[in-house]
Amino acid sequence: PFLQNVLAHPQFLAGAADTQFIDENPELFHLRPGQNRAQKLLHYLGHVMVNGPSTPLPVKAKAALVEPNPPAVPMGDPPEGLRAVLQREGPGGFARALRRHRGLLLTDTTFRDAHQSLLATRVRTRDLARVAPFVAHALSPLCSMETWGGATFDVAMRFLHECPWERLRELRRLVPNIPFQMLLRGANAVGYTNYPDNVVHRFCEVAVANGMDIFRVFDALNYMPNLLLGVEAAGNAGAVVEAALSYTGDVANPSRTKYSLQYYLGLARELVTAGTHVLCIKDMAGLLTPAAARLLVGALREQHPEVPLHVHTHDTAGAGVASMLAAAQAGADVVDVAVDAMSGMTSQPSMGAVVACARGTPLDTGHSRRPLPTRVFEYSEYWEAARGLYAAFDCTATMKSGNADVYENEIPGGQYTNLHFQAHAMGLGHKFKEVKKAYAEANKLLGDLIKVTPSSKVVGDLAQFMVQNRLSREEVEARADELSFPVSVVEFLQGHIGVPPGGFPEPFRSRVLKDLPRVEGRPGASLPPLDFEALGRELGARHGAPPSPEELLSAALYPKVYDEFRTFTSTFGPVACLGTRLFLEGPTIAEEFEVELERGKTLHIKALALGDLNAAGQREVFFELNGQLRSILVRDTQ
Ligand code: 3PY
Ligand code: ZN
Repeated sequence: PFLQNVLAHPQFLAGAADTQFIDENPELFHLRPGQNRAQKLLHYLGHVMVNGPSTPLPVKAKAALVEPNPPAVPMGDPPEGLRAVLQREGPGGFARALRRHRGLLLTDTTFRDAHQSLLATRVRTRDLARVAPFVAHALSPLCSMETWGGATFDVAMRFLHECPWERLRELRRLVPNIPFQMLLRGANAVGYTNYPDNVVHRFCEVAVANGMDIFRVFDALNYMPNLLLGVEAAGNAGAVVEAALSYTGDVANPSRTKYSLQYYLGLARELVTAGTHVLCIKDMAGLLTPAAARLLVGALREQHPEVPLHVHTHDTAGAGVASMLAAAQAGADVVDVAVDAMSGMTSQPSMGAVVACARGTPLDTGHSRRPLPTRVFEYSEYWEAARGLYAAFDCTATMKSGNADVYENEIPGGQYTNLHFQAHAMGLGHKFKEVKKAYAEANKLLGDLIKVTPSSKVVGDLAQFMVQNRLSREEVEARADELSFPVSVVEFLQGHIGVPPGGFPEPFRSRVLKDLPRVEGRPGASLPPLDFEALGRELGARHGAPPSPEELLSAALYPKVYDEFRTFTSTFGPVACLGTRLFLEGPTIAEEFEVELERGKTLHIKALALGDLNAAGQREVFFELNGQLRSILVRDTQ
């Protein structure tokens, strides 16, 4: 590596390298770590071949054998999109452009929420990056692509062993024209807990520096102090702020009085006063019926004629397309959709269906002008094949359809899939019905909450606790002071995630907490600022080089996950370069394949044989690497 640095140095190339050359150019010693990347990858593949997948597979389905081919992309730059407006006119100008736009604008959630909901957030950067240039060229009229945030940040490091920041940068490079949007969990940023304010602020700044444009900011309890922190952090970072009303209940049902039209209109007024550029209705469980959409969007449109309205839903019951069209007719500027092959059930409604239904009407999406509809089909074809790579994580392995019972249990899309999987993994498929019933009961016990990360976990944990211990709602209420509740429930009641609308359920709260401490006000407000310099020094000492701003944030948000991610990649190299089937399952014996480490640097690998178990409990795995025999010793832990 040192020699490579010397040979590539401009001074050396210009023949101007004299005796001082090395002393004057300390960067020559910046030796890239992991120069034995090939050897590390062989270690990884050997490990998978001997011990099975590094990322646990919930079901036994095999990944598709063939990598999907993205549709062809024309030469040259993609057409100008709305990102140019944002860059020219700033967030205010961008918001005005959304209001001015004739027809319905679409946000494509395929790169984030769709796979978070259907494929356990497991889609790797590689499979996103392969189709990203196509989206840039063929779907340039999109309002935005949701590419980041939510669960993608930690899952990337935890299970995919890839850097979430590199994903953002890579996608940004490939899609320069369409605005990127992310989901920010208010004071929880992209985590599940409160962080000090300076972490949330710095996170937004660095996300913008890496290419993020729009922050959809929500709080799981619509707790204004938490929401305002996110709004301020995203706004100060110079981004488009899209504050969200997390939607639950049914505004069209006069007997559901807690989350009424007036409640949402009041929230919206506060968020607009706080300076949000766009208002979002975040219907994370898919409860917004067409009638409710007409009512809520219509009223918001009237109350805030200047503010663009963006509607997000999940198709769990199957009414998503109808609701999005109703929202658009009532004055929504933008609705969320996922490409057909990644839509439906707990994901977003279908892009192809919305495009087709709006075609030729005043809501025309612009995606239906020829030859655009065929472009949506081509996009969908890619995803149909790509989805096959993730068969082991696909909710359709166990879940066969959507279910309108979501109007009863109000379980958010991602959690619906998770709870379903969990019940099946325990061999208790029939238990899902019980869990769903208990979820509705647990919600009532807790005072009828808004349910989304992390409040949905509180309700889900209580529901599972009730099922496991065969407790009815009445029994839980009667024995509240003696039961040993899940930690998440106790912490919620203590005020660790904020204050729910209408306050905490009493006397349930007092009976559970007894003399446990209560958090007053915004939970994050009492946290001391994180000392980034000290953390930087600590990471520098541990990893041998000062961390980048991005690495510093990964460590600040997820200290343990980040540490394990670093250890994993320094042992096993850049596994993100492997094709998804190889990454998940490893090669079969005699399989030959290529791994592109970087442009122009490709490894040719053949898996030759797996040796017998030796006395030390290891197996030798034989490969051919660029024509040379290599062998790796792997401990067999099976
Ligand atoms: C998340 O917080 O990840 C969500 O998708 C909430 O809907
Ligand atoms: Zn969602």
